[in-house]
Amino acid sequence: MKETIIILGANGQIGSELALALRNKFGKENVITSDIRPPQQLEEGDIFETANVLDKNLLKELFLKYKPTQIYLLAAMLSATGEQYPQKAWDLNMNGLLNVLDLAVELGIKKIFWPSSIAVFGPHSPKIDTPQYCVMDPNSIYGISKLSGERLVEYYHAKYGLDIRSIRYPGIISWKTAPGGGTTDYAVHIFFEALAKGAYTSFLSENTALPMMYMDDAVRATIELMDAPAENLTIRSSYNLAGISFTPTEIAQEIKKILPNFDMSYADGDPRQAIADSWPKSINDEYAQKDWNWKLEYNLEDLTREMIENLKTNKQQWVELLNLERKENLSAGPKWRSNSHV
Ligand code: AKB
Repeated sequence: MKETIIILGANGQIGSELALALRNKFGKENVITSDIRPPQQLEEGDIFETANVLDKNLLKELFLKYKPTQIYLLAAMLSATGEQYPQKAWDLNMNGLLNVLDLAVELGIKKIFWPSSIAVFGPHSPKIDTPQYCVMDPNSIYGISKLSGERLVEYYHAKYGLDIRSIRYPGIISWKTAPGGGTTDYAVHIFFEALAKGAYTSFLSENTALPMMYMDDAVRATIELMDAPAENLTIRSSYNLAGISFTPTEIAQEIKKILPNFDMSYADGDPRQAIADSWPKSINDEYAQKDWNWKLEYNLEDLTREMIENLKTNKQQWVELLNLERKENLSAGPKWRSNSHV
């Protein structure tokens, strides 16, 4: 069957790399990217449409124009920015999702990908090897919206037969596009600053372990889940994915193996610390392994090597990104970018 795919929120960290992978797999003519603003650059043959997921009428026009068979809804406000703008975060994360789900039911669009996050867990969830099913009491507005979203997607699957698939992403580490407004962003900033300045001040404390994943694994996981036979999927809320767990100290040590003069320091009192402290330190992903044969490829050593090599050979790209981040106050400190996508 010929697939036509629309990616909403395609300019963000995951969307921009997922778009590349989906264009390679399905052909540029079958993948439409969309976001509230056009991307910095479009390559020949790329199809882009400006759309706000909160504008249901426009979204309907977009779906009627392209008649997608699959939708990837990646527009969201992340954990750190969400704490600055809780109403906006709730509005974007919930009403954006509801608009897509309702239009999918109305127009008969069956297959949808929607990302959840490790943020669905909270202070009373087990911290180590956090299982798929356990106490979930998120205390960030982002986590609350993602947990509510999980309940909604399972409901729409059961009630309307929508084939919605979802992953609880850990922090994603990538070099092509910067993340925006997350608690796990330090693990990306550290590489940019290590190469630009030889030093980094972490906004999370030295022993804060969090689950993370290299972008290539995250993109492959998403596509493998979307390709899996529907009858194999036993989870219709969102799958745990373990990734790799490490602390700021451990990633700094790994960077020092390649850049021996790298200097790491730590800033106290950043509000993102409280969010990180409420999240799991490590995750159990036995359901993903069993249901769709999930296997992680990149460990901490691999991703550190890949990040540094790629950033070194694409210097122009990351210098531009770093300048952009500086302008938008993305580095260590209490201010975060105000509008972002997963
Ligand atoms: C964030 O830090 O908010 C995100 C996430 C773990 O969902 N990267």
